[in-house]
Amino acid sequence: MVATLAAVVLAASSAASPDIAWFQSARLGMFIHWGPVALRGTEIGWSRGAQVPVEEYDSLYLRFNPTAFDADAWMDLAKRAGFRYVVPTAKHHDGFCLWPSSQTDYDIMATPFRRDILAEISAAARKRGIAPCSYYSILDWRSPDYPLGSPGGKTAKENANMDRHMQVVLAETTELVRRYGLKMLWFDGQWEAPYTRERSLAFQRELRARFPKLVVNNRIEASGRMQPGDPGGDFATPEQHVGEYNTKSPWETCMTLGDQWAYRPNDRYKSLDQVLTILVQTVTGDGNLLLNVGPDAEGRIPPEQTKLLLGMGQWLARHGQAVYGTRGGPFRNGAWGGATRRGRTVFLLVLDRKADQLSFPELPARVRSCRSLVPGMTASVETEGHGIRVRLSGTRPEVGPAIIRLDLDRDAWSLGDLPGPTQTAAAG
Ligand code: H79
Repeated sequence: MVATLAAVVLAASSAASPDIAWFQSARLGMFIHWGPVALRGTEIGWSRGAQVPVEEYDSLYLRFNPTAFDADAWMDLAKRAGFRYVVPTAKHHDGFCLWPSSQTDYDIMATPFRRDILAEISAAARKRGIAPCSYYSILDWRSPDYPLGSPGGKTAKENANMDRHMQVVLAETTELVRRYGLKMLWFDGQWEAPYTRERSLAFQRELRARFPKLVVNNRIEASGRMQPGDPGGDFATPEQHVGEYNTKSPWETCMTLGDQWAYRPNDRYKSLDQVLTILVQTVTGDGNLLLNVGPDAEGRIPPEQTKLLLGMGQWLARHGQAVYGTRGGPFRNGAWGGATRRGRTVFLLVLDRKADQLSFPELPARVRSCRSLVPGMTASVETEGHGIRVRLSGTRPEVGPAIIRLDLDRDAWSLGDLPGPTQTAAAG
């Protein structure tokens, strides 16, 4: 029975299927966690009924009036930062909808602001060649239909109706994808008991049938895993850590610039060097990076976040060729750095600032040329047994990795996965 269902899904998706190639080549997305909770500066995921009493939390929308919100300014920043897709929280665990939902009055039209935030972001993004996408939480701790409530799903509701809740989930996600032309839906809040495996499979079948090309993350699945025979999501989602090297199955790391997803005054931010290290570790592991901003209650992206994004964008303007449209590998990444590849080219992104001789034990290809892509550094290569040794000299860039471009005599993808360097520095 399970095999039959899987076969039906496969047959249905062969005509049009999720655009994974687009997703993997885009490599860098902008996550936006935003809503009335920005007025309090606490976390959007779990402060309802915890740091903020439920009644107070559920009244914040009455004062939500972000008059400085300017989708064009946000997407100008996104473009300059180098983002290729954008994922705003249309609806988080607190149930508030940033768009005029056909299913609830607890949405942006009930605020003094009364502007369709999803529409404005999607249009501004599309105008700049950035793909509009959206985050959507399957659980809704505020809705009377959803069986569990705040704090953190630890309370139960009488008269809940999970069947009706799933109808709302299907209606709202359908509305989002259709109305805003979304390329990808990023599900979350799939882990609680009411969202059974059976419900998750039924929902996926319906959504896939309606939108065969839509990309969805693994959290559409009740377990968050892809199980044999399940249609499953299209990519894995390590949260707040960089995923492991994996060229077999798509993944995307999501991460905050500070400590909180939603806006927090005086948040503690990462440095630009840390952000670039995270980006390098992600793309060399063959993953995407979904990097988060938390705009304030007036609708501004805080200056610390803007500065980090512009710094990243400056680096990408120079070195984006080693990121966009590449795949990770062939060399396994690690503390030394890692590699990306496109066609016959391999880019070595060396994070270890002490590395001056990198010995890769295997490379079943000939290296036709080798050069440094950062100013002030030179690189050379020699064969060493079945592998190569890359020598590096000169002054390291202030931020970001040393970058070496190797051109091979064959397609770099055909090399599969190879070990990282056995040695990174000259002896003594
Ligand atoms: O949207 C972001 C988060 O709000 C959402 N996923 C990302 C993309 C998310 N929801 N729940 N979780 C992540 C799991 C969070 C668990 C914990 Fe906690 C947060 C463990 C520690 C901090 C809450 C607070 C539970 C314990 C303390």
